[in-house]
Amino acid sequence: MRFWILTLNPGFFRGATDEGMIRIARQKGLLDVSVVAIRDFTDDRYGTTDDYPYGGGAGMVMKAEPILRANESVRRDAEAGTAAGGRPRVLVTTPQGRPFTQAWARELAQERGIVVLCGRYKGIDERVIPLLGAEEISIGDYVLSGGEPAAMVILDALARLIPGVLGDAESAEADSFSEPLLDAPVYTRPEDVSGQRVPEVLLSGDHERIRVWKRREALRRTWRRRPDLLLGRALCKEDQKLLDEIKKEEGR
Ligand code: 6GU
Repeated sequence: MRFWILTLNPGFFRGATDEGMIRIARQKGLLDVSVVAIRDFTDDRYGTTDDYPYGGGAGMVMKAEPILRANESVRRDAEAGTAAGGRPRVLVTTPQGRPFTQAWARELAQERGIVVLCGRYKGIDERVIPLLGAEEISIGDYVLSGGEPAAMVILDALARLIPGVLGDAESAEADSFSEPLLDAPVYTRPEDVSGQRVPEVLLSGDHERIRVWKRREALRRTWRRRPDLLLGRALCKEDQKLLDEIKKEEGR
């Protein structure tokens, strides 16, 4: 997968794309990340990337032309890189966007090329959206000062879904949200940390008891913390029985 990040703040990505899963994906040759500085595509000597909003109001708006030129350069780069071409999908980070979910991540992970345009200031000249054929994306209901952290979130979520990036041992299938249930708690050595013990069942060696315990604790956490994930969802018989027990225990 090729991933382009269009940003006013390229320094943000130094280091960030050289760690963890993203580094592994890049080292395996399965991911290529290019950070494109929008300022390199300005046409005045001040490198102006923003301007006052028409109609007034607080804050500055990102100008269209430097972004359009930066995107043209990405398009040429994409065509040069892949014989069969295929335009990269363009995303724009904004709190006004469609919520980013694991399902959307799985869909995007199939793409050959993705461009993420990082929004800043009060926003981006609206005309950029149709001109780029862009989809607006939000990573949650809170306000970031810029879309750069959101672009990193999206990149991380996609990188680990690219086939071949994760080892067999850690296949993404068993992840929380592959099935919309939170994970059960996990523990490692030692058995006692400041008087807090590992749940006895995990030391029992009884694989069936352990499986049921993990399932119960996953359901318990989901019920406590994210009941919205369970409401209106059909559960299998075993899950329903476990959840009924949990509800009784928790008294709600
Ligand atoms: Cl994707 N961008 C910005 N700037 N703020 C956000 C966001 C994105 N998602 C939540 N808040």
